[in-house]
Amino acid sequence: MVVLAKGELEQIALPAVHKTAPPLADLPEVDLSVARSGSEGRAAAARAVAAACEEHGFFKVTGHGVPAELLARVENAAAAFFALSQRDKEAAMSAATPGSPFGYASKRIGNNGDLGWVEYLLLGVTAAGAEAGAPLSVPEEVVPSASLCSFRDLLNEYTVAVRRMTCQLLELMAEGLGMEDRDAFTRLVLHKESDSMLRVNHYPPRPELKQHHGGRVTGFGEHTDPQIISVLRSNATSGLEIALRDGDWVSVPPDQTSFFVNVGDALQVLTNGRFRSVRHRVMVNNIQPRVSVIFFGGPPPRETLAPLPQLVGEGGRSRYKEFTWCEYKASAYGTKLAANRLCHFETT
Ligand code: GA4
Repeated sequence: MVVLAKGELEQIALPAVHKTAPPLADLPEVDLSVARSGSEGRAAAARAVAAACEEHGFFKVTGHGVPAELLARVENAAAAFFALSQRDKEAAMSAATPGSPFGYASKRIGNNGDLGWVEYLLLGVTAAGAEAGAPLSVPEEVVPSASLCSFRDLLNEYTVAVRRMTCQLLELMAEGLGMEDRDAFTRLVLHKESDSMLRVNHYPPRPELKQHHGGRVTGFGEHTDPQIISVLRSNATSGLEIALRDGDWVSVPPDQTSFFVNVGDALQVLTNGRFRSVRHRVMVNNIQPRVSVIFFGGPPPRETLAPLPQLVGEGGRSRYKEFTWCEYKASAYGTKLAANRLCHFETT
């Protein structure tokens, strides 16, 4: 349960001017089974991926090969976890190390006063563990009961499958950009020190909102993701909205059988702004809970990020300065959720 203190609801209610966002017409869709069907299918899928990343920084993935049964098990286990008492959730998955962002938390997003109508689990993913089939850095001792142990195992299984699919998408992106080095992005996410994460969000419904706030409450406020790529899967409840190039907000019809992909800030930099890090948010549903699971593929902390030379072109202008992922994160984690985090790294 998410409990709000007096005054906090006002902070997460969108002003009445924010009308319900219309559904995104022509949501770009990429069928990964086509990409696997031969060289023509692959080339078409690579073009579709690149076009979607350029236009929206967002697309839907079908034919992904992650078993529906695994998705259902993860969704049920997440719902069961969030149905535990507040005390049990906090005890079970509170940050393993003091000061760490990982673990269970409710309504507080980041360290700078942002609030949302959400509770969540944030877990670190280690590449070394991924090879062994257990990429989540959740030590045994913070998972006290057998049922939580199997939840962790299930999330590990999910992370392995989604990370594999993420790498297929990153290869298609490189191909769609016409890059010779198809592994340029994949390498970063597969690096043994890759800073990747898994986030499980629960947005409880708010049926009484209609009378009080015109029915619009923010689950997770507008932001761009700092990483290279985010791969999201949710249950059949609406809520996700993205901002188009012109700043208009559109809603994304939920599809529990598919994944949704966001380009993150790091990929915008690597592609010299050709791919767009998409601004998005989640609005709370009045009737149904929303459960989403997101894999964030990040580079290793010491990796230097800068536009890839082949994407700047000879004599072309690099739109971003060089920086390490560590520097970017330090800067990003000191900002409010809605901030434009890349502007500090733009060349003048
Ligand atoms: C957005 C993407 C991921 O959920 C996240 C978020 C993080 C947090 O919730 O602590 C951040 C947010 C996210 C963007 C900028 C900073 C960091 C809150 C915030 C204000 C885990 C991440 O890596 O960046």
